[in-house]
Amino acid sequence: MPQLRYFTAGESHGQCLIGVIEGLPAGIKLKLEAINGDLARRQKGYGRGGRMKIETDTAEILSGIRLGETIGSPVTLMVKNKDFKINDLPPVTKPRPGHADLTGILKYDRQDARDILERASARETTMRVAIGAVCKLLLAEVGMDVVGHLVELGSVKASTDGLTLGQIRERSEASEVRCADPVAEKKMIEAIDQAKSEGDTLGGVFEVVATGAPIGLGSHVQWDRKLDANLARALMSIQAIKGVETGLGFEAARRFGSQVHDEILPAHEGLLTRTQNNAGGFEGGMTNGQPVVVRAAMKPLSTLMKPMRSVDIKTGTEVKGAVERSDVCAAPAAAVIGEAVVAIELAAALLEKFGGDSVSELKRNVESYRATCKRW
Ligand code: EPS
Repeated sequence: MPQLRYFTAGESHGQCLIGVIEGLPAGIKLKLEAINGDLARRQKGYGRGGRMKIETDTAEILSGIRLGETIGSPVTLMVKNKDFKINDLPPVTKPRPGHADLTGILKYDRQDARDILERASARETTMRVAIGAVCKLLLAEVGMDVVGHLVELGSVKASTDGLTLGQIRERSEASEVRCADPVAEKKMIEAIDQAKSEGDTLGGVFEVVATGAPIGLGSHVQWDRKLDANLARALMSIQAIKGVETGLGFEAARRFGSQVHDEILPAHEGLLTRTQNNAGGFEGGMTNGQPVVVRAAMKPLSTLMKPMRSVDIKTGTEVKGAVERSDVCAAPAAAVIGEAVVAIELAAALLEKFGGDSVSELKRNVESYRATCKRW
């Protein structure tokens, strides 16, 4: 069983969202501001709808912390929903194409798609962001850093060539669409405005970059220990994600091997170096010491103000899909969620390799291993 495990619970308009994290080492200085800061980042983004004006997501810590530090026991987090009204909402009988509505009511034998959409909602990601914030505090203890930013929105592509990770963070943090390219940002905002005026929605592609990972997180020896595969799973599990890439991704398949692989150069400070990072930080399912680079594609949200054709599940007649309050585009927020799930998987892989019931034990183990990797 892996050391780090977590669960989330809660419906979009239920009382609250809950997360339980098991396996965190003792001694993480758990700052509520770090969690709430990330929750606020998730709520931002041009193109979001009315719900984000209602909520100010803030976490409460219910267990696992004493005097500001983890003590090794399960950490329970809670975010209350201000818009708690789950039992007062009207039934939804017109499933939205692209949403979990129709398949969910058939699978769970329900008459009202609200029983499905309340949990399928991306509001669930609030808790994954809170858990990711805790994991980022753990990663920082061993010099790891994770940044998510938007690289495409609809048909608009950003360019971040030549930017350092620090610049990407600074610029995307200041951007209304979490994009580090100001020229693309302007076009993205225009695209969202246009989609909104047409009652439509837009998706996008976000990238997550993680630096400082020790060489050898994950393993080549078994399919379910490959860390790139675990990251892909975690990213695909974010609502509306339809595709995931590492490094060059699909583009690698279109090139010759000589145009893809990252040549190995003589040592710098004891470690062999690389010419580039087309592999996105992974070889054999293991981190290779280069930055981890993953991207995920989010489809446009399935709640359309100008709804598509559907069938009323009560009458079997053709209707228009349900119209619920929703966002025009949630891709900027998805970059923050991507950052969180990558942080969670990296933390799990870190603890799998190095163990540690305390942060000090984990750090000792990482430091001694890092020293053995410096061979040249
Ligand atoms: C979301 C909360 C939801 C939506 C959105 C994301 O709130 P409500 O349904 O009350 O407007 O804004 O959810 C969806 C797009 C979806 O399909 O469910 C959030 O907290 O991120």
